[in-house]
Amino acid sequence: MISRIDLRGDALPEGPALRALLPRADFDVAAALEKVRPICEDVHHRGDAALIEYAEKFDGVQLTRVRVPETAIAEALAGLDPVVREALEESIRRARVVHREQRRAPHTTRVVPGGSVTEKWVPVERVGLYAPGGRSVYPSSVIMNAVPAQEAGVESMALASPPQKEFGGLPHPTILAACALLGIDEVYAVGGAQAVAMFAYGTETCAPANMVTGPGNIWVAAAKRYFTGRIGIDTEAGPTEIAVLADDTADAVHVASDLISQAEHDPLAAAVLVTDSLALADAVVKELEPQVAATKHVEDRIAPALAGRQSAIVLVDGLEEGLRVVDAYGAEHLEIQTADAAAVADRVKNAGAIFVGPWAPVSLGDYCAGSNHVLPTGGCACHSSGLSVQSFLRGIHIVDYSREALADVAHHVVTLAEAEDLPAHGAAVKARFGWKVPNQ
Ligand code: HSO
Ligand code: ZN
Repeated sequence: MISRIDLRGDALPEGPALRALLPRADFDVAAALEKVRPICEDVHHRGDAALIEYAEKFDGVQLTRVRVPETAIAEALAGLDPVVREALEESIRRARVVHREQRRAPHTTRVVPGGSVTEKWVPVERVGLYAPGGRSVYPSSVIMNAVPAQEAGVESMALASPPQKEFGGLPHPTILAACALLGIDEVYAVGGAQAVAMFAYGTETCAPANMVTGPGNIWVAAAKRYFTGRIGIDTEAGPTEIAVLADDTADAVHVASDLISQAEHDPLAAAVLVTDSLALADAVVKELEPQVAATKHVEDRIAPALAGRQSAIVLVDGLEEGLRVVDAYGAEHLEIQTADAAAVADRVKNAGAIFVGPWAPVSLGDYCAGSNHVLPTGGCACHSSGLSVQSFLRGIHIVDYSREALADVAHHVVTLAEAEDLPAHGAAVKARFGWKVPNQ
């Protein structure tokens, strides 16, 4: 059910050549771009009327307005199972503890006497959060998006989630209840690319946002790409990935269950085991069968995800080679199930988040570790981080120089301006000193 890639024996190739040997899902956001463009522009021109039309077309729901009444949010919380409420509250509490410590104080560097640069951190003013519907109703993702924004100090936050036919055109009640627990009272029953467009352009009822974050399908990812440069985004979330780097000390039952746990998200989800132990590989394959058979979403997601070209067991000669493989892969989630796991984790360069040893499964991080579960997919871990307070802050440099400090460096500014054939740049300095460059 899961394929094998045997990289033992020969020396591993470098960089992109190694990457090319590793499995990965096709997730062609560029191809989806052309399809979302007319939807986004329609929302631009027709606002709420377009959103109401798309709700009928894509969600099969007749809406009279897109904004969810606050009473519906309160009712959803009142109807929430108290056990689920307690778990969500614990998830929020732990996420807050971690994200609060990510806040950044302003910092001043005295460059020269009389010359300083201060970096101050200012939160984005307004953020639109997206929460998918359908098979991905994840209140945990509402938490993972809202908490860092709130801890960063974002003042205005709205959430959009698709209207659900079975809930009278409202977003899923668990999403609404999560909003209530997080203090989000501005919610829209809008899904897909049109939700991103609503936040990017604004409509009669929804003010435009500076940034849109949150997971979604390929249409949401394409809409985010469409608006990149105009608004801020988190990442174009692709299908979930788990990689496990394991040796013969790993427990095959745990490894198999962790691989299955992320395969559960999507038929395109990736589960990759990298190991130098043939015995472990065989044991995991043996273990997968009964565990897959016993779990819920076998046919539609787990079996196709494990059998897909994006999933594999990769055999390597040793731990060094294993580390090279996981770095080349750059997994969204990487588990280290080896002897001395913390030391091995310390050597990993590319991963969205690293889970150390036998007691830190990815599911813990999905819900209750305090870490964020919005992480770079598709190899983007090589250049990007997961969502954090930092994602919602802008660092602004404040440049403060005295007359003397400017005079001291004026000749260098003028020289560089002339070297770049931009004499007016130099003139802006000269004008301050009677058109004569000091210190020359
Ligand atoms: N593993 C997903 C997040 C998630 N898991 C939500 C459960 N609910 C992507 O990191
Ligand atoms: Zn998950």
